[in-house]
Amino acid sequence: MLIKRIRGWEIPERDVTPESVYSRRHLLAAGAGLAAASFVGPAGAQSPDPSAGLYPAMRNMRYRVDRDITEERFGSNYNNYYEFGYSKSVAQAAKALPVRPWQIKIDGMVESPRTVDIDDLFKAMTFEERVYRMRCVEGWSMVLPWTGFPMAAFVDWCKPTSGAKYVEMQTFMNPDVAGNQRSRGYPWPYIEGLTIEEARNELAFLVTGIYGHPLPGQHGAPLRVMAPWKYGFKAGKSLVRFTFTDKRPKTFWETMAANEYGFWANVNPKVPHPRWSQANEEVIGTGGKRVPTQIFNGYGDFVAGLYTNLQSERLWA
Ligand SMILES: Nc1nc2c(c(=O)[nH]1)N[C@H]1C(S)=C(S)[C@@H](COP(=O)(O)O)O[C@H]1N2
Ligand SMILES: [Mo]
Repeated sequence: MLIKRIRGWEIPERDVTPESVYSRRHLLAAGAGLAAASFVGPAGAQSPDPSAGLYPAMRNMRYRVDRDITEERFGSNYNNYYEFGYSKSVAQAAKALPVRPWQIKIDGMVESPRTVDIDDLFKAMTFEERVYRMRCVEGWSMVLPWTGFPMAAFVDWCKPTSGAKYVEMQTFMNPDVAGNQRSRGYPWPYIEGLTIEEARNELAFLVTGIYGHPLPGQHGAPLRVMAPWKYGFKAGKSLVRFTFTDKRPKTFWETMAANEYGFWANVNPKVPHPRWSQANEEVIGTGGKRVPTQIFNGYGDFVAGLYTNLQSERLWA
């Protein structure tokens, strides 16, 4: 019997109602065990990913993008992950990252600092799929179907104290699996950060999967952040630590070149990078097509209000 499995991200959005996605996804979920993704455990053995049953999650139709989703063969083979390589072809190298066991440390200005096993965290969160634009500061973009949970829910769960103004996010540090972390020219580990208000904005998303399955290494398995109104470098990968603080985090790229990659890094076509224009972007997977870049990457309705009292800040990378 031949069954064509239609996945949510293969259906043009104009062809689906939320209900039809929902019922299809329930059918898929019933067979999820068959398609369970696997990961390479610490001993090198292939084991089923304990989170595989969470996929695919229902797509949240509130977040619409007027462009096609980037095909997976492009989206997952054109990545920035400097720990594993300085080219866009890091998918193979990133397979070396063991993603279980994986613990997340929550510390700083919270009611009670703790370390949580990632699958326990996943059980406490409600998963959904969101299709977001992603605009890299280098001048290219994609449209990607992420799975994960709202960062606002995570922030609430962490119980920051009232003095916390920022959340600093840290990528894993293990030069044995990511040899580039030995290179002293870079301030490893990769650090990123958001203000608490940004982290609580409805768009801020903690990502665990893509294209209806758990994240592969190159996308930042097993947990990364996505703030789609900002340049892609704000989207730190393979996170191990969230520190709530009243001091603005000094980010990896800001440490490297503060005049080129600032803390705020909101997308703005009118503010050029010191070395190139940000007016338009190459849409990956379309044979080199370029489209105009939009302020806040098209998400101004959701986020412009965050910045009305911050005009003196350098809000654009
Ligand atoms: N730890 C870490 N996170 C990172 C990067 C990186 O090199 N290391 N690159 C950033 C950049 S520049 C971009 S554009 C996005 C790319 O995400 P993607 O490969 O999942 O599309 O990841 C961001 N997060
Ligand atoms: Mo980027």
